[in-house]
Amino acid sequence: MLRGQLFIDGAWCAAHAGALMDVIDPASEQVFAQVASAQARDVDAAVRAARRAFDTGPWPRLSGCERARVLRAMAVALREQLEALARLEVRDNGKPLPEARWDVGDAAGCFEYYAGLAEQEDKRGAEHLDLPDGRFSSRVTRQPVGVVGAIIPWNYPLLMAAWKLAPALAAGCTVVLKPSELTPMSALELVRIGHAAGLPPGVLNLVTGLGATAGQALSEHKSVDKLAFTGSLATGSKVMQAAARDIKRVSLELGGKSPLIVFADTEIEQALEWIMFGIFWNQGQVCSATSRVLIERPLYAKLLERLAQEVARIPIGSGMKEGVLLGPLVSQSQLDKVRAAITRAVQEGASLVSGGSERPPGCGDKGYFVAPTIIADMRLDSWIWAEEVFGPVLCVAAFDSEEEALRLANDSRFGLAAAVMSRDLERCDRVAAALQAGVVWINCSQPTFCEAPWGGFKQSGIGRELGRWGFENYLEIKQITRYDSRAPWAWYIQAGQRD
Ligand code: TXE
Repeated sequence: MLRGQLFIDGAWCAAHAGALMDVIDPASEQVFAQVASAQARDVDAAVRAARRAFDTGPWPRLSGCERARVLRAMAVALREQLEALARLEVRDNGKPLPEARWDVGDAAGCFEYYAGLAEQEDKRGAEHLDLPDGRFSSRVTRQPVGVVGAIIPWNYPLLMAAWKLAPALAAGCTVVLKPSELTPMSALELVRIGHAAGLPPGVLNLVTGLGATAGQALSEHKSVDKLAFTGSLATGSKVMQAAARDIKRVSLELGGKSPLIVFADTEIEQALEWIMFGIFWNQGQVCSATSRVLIERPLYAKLLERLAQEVARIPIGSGMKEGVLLGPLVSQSQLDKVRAAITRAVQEGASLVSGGSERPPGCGDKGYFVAPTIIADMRLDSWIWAEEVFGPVLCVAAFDSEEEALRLANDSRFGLAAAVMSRDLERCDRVAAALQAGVVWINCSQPTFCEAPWGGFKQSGIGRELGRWGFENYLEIKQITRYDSRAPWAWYIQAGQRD
């Protein structure tokens, strides 16, 4: 049985109350690890350590180049341990091994990318402003925001940690990381790697624990300067409320119900590939999953028929098994939620084109498996069309005009991602411009790059991760203005009145 402790101020320690949480392998439903369950008192110790490291420690005072050396060493270690980390991620989360390998490689790439931005920041230096009043000179500098509370979800445990840690550390912040209670294992390894790579004590602290206790305590802690959160809309709202009390900086990456519009001139095989990748990758547990597909009517029946055939062929099983492309969902509660969503859709009049809420055949009797599911003929004001399921459940509808497609696509409180497919690239550009989403894909769905901003419109969140925009999340901007003139200011004390 694997064991995990908290990591506070450069040392591993048990939770104060000695409490432990079980970690379950979603393919076997077996407990394979136990980790410390932090309470408010443990979170307080971690935040204090991060505060001390920020206020008096070396990390924020190093040059970007010096910090970059540590981040690059972390990237090297991640690549060296890629296979072991990927296997740990599969046991924790359930995803197929090739996906987990991809995640570890991406996480390493993220540390490398932000190492590069930290180096550039040194070269960039202060920005001098041209002021119309020549008596003054002004420059703008950027400095780390302070102590960051990073709260991350279970769908990409290692990668989501990297998306927050890499820019925060590159900027010179110190961090308290709280992984999801469902998938804490790769965060333990990442912290070990950071420590070995040379992060000074207190710079990166880890509190494993429940959301309502450890997560809430971190959100409410007065010494945290910024909260970076990825997760559900409901929890994001709580985090934002907690942040509001002390005017903490906050960035939120929340859910979505992202549309993919397929025009009739799209090549059918290409449409099939991206539709399936857009919703079945990571068992559909992806915030940007294109879970609503809108198909132009002339292509609708043919594409739906082909989709049903292809989806029935997706190999389902333990993520460790060679060839599997759809693993189990992360937990019993996620399985219950997804099954209930499918049942409700059917009860409300939708038709099941493929899959369903029954256990898929050939998966044995253990594991949180659900078949890849396609739902059609739902009302466009129904629950299943509007709400995030966070599972391998695709809703499909037909449209007759570009205008109608856009109206249906944008008719959502979410706005994280959207996609459009057509051979007519002018049309794609026009539609991309009108889609209300922070990420728009043309003739694809889901590819994500460290260089490109990531985040949502509307209730899908606030702020952007990744790219230079993600770096700026962790920087405060400061103007330093100097009075250069020898002439008196002469407002209260006029010339001649002086002693
Ligand atoms: O999410 P939570 P859950 C969606 C998805 C899923 C649903 C529920 O639809 O079915 O959310 O999943 C921590 N204060 N997404 O319950 O609660 C928690 O410990 C502070 C979409 O797992 O949002 C975990 O570390 N923190 C999403 C993190 O918040 C709290 C990815 C996310 O958990 C807290 C995951 C609190 N009061 C789920 N309560 C995406 N956008 O990618 C919980 N947490």
